[in-house]
Amino acid sequence: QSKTPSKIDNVFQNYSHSEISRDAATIKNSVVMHLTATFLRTPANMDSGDAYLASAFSVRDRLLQRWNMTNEYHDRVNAKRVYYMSLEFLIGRTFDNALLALELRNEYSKVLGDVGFCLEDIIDEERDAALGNGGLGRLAACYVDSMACSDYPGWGYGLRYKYGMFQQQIIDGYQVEAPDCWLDSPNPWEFPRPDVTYPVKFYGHLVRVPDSKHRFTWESNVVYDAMAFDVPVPGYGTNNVGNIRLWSCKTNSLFDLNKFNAGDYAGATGGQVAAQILTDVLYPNDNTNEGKELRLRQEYLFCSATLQDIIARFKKTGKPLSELPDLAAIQLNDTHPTLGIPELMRILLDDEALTWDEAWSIVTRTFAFTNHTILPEAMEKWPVPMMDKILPRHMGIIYDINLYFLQSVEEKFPGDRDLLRRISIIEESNPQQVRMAFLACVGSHKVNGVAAIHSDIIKQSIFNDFVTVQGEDKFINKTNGVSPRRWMNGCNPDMSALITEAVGDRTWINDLTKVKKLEDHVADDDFRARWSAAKQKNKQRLADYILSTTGIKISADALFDVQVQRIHEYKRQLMNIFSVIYRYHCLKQMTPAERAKEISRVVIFAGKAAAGYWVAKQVIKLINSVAEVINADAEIGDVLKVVFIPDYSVTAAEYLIPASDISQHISTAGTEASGTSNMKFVLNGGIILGTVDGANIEIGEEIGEEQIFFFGCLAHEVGDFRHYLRFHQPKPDEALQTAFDLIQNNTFGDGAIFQPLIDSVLRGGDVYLLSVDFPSYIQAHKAVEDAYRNQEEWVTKSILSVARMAKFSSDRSIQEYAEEVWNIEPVRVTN
Ligand code: HBZ
Repeated sequence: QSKTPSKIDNVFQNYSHSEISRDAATIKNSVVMHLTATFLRTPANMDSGDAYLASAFSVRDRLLQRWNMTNEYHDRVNAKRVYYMSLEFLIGRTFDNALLALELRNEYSKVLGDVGFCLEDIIDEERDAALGNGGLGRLAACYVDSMACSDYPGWGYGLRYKYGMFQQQIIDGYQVEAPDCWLDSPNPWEFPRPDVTYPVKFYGHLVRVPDSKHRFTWESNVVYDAMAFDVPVPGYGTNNVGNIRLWSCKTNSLFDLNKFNAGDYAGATGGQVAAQILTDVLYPNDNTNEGKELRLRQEYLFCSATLQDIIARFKKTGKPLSELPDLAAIQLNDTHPTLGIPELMRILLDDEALTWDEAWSIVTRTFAFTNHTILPEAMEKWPVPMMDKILPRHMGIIYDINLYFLQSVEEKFPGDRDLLRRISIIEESNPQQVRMAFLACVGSHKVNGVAAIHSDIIKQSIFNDFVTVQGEDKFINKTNGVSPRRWMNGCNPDMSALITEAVGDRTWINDLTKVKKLEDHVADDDFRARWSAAKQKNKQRLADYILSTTGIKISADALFDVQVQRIHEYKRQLMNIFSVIYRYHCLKQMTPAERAKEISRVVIFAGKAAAGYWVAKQVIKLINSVAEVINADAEIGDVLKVVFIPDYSVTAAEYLIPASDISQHISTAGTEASGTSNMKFVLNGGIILGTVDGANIEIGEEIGEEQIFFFGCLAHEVGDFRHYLRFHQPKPDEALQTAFDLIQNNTFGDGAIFQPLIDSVLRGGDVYLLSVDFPSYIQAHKAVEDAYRNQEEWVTKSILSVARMAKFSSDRSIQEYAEEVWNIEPVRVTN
């Protein structure tokens, strides 16, 4: 071992422990240094893109001091770490978030202002890191943020997709997908780590190690290299900086020297293409499992590199592997990283020569699993023949896991063959399938759902037999949360300033229980006026954004009614647009004098449909067709406007959420596991129009049901309605029938293209119960309007809601995970 010379030691210590420099001259120097030395520009020819990059690199220098300090400290004190394994991290932008975390926003604003730039414009130069589809990916990003801010030693592990979530264009009303080339310009927020690279095998065959029961050598020529890129996650108000380690398939590993030497230059790099593909693109499915072989290989590359890395880090402590669960907790974000379980078994059995029982004990004390959905189409299953071909060793391990598990079930419940069939990790279909949710459950010590109703439902449905066999304690609830840094302080500065005033300081940003103080100000006229003014300013900002992105001019004085999320049948954007059509019809029936008394409303949609999801894409087309007609109707004017904002993203959400009056969360009861945007809207003073589903229920419990507009059937009624509708024609009420009629008589262009949408209700069994919930939905809209007329009460609702939302901070979620699942403690990083 080489010893570090003591002089270097001193230099390093001085570096890593130095205070972040905040004075304008130093900041300016560092920006100019990056401008000239990193990007070869001069102040004279700097544009706002250059200004962004130079400033971002300068901020990251400051962040890195803390990042180094954090990792050094955690290593030194042997802190137990949690590893959040997720195929998705929907991070969005980092620059502004880092400025806020380091409390350098004013300083950079001033320095940039001095040279003629406006910080807001510079911030707009950053592209979103869109390495996720929707709620699941954004949750992962909020969770690493909370770990950092709450001083938990936590890392995210994910994939560095070259193309993130596709860009959505709207052409002739239809969604058209374009690639998201987010890495085309330099990315200041990632650090390539060529020294952290692991080989990952595929295919091949197995050779049993002589005289061993469970030890094999896996021989294969197909070896990919996974290389790490680290993304720092700044903690607010703490030295702690988290890390998201993303893997990228390295291409030079497959360079074929034989071909190259034989003069086949192009052929020599043929393998590179294959290698790259594994981390090239994010699968754009939300709540749907596509079952593609490439996805399986992607998942395995991810799991293998991650587990090898965790083991390598653990080994540096010199402790025996039996102590891994004392220093590492691994959380599986849905089933996508479940191969981590057999991969850790493989490492422990084949590489480390542990016995099966030793290995299995380590695995089951290390892993825990979060389920995010009960939709059958989202359940991951892999055909046994496919697994056997690509991952022969893992298939063997899964068979053994299943064998021992079923033996234990048979011991407890002798002779119950139907139970064994139901609970087996291997589904006896043709071909057989590996049920990944069952594998994740068997290999984990805790399984959780993401809201109270969802955690109950999974205990009664997919994991019902597991509750019987393994006991109720293993199945717990961890209600989701969102980061107050990004979803309040970052996106809503004016409202945040008011909260700071009410609380007395900014500590609420890391301790949301303090927003309770807002209740003391609910009767203060001046405070209320400023609260409304903040909302109004956000609405104007959104109106400007809509004008610039769609060309549609809306009035910021209208009621903003927002539904923004992935387009999915269960989320029922279709029901929303049907109600808009009905409203249009009603307005057309009125006299101008009657119309003038109506509440003006802007109905705003945004969201992407999976590229192969035809019905969802037709819904987008219908929304755009309806918008076109209504927005052009001079008689209607500002009383009703409909907007579809293209290319929904984290950044778009940061404009939309603070500006909404009403936000719709209208999934069929029992289908939305939790929802997290519902929390974000209420945290920004918006009010929910929603079903009794997911986290809407707990939000209602916290803020008071009078603060929410609930409607629709209840989860326990859904089964009976669906059963009825399988055998009976649905009966649309007059309002819904009116909407159908208007579409069919070509009010919004050729009605025939939308007939399949109408048929999904009338002839497809109305699986999502639009016909059942429509009457109460229309009633709820009326209640919203009545309430909105009374602006005084509306403001009261808005303030009281925010005041009572502390539960929905992701800091609370993370603390619960830390205490009840991971068994980790906060570690205060100091010099
Ligand atoms: O996870 C969402 C749930 O629908 C939502 O209710 C919940 O709040 C959120 C966080 O817990 N689920 C997803 O976003 N799921 C996916 O995006 C997904 C992505 C790839 C898949 C399957 C699902 O293969």
